[in-house]
Amino acid sequence: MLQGEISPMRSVPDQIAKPSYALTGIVERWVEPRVKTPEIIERMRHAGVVASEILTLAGEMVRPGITTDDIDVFVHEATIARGAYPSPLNYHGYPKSVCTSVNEVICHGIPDSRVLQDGDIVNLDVTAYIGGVHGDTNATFFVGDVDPVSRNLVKVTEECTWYGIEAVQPGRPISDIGKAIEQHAKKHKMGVVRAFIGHGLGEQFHTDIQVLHYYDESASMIMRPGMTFTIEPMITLGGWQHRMVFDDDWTAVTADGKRTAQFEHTVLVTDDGVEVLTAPGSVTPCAPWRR
Ligand code: HM4
Ligand code: CO
Ligand code: CO
Repeated sequence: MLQGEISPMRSVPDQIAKPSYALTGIVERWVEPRVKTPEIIERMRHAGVVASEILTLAGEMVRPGITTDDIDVFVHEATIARGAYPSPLNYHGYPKSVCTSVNEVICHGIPDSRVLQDGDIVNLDVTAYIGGVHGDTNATFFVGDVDPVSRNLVKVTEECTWYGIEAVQPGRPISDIGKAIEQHAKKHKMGVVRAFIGHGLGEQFHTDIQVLHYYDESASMIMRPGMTFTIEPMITLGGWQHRMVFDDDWTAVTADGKRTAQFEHTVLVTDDGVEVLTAPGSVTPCAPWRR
């Protein structure tokens, strides 16, 4: 992977409410109830809609010849235009407003001057902070004409995300999610990345709830109505092992250099199943391609 130049950090207008790390780059952590109040849930629905709108629009600009920095500029401005703060910006010092992960990059790719090429696949990970809460969603997009093997990777990865979502049930252990995802990936002889996981979120971008995308019986936390977390499997055409890119504390790539894809939604555990906060109106159980 060729890395480009990273442009200077962009600013956010004073009138936009910011999380505390926006100014310092230091992530404060505090105990946040796992089960959200109805009032917080309502605000999270709104943050989820805002994030998903921005992701859809950013995806529409993906084509050969643009840079990942062009995508960052768009996401930054679109987020501010909606009165929101782009959550990744200065989170633990992250320098940009979106993550752009190309081909073998698993996650947390930093937008730069690199030009997207015909045949690439690129994941855009958008998180918006508005009303004091975060909404987090991502999707993998095709750059021009993409080969059939990569297209199938992207299809199976989206299916994995929705199998994970359909496994959300109050009273069940959170390990059900990873079990469903891993089963589908294995059926297609694909790998499930282990080092990066789904997370609780709300007033904080990342809380203590851990959502493994593979099966581990020790993930015994019981899902309860009112919990909010992400499901964001990273699926590969090879193994699950990752490496961090030298000289960069963010970019994670597959150890074997094979391509990887990801889809993410923020979900709410309801009294009888799940509500997808970043895909309002979606019907579950029953993922989009099965309706
Ligand atoms: S930072 N995206 N993601 N992702 N972090 C900028 C863009 C980012 C993450 C992240 C998935 C799971 C967990 C995390 C996390 C601490 C330890 C500071 C709470 O950073 O848990 O960060
Ligand atoms: Co995300
Ligand atoms: Co996330």
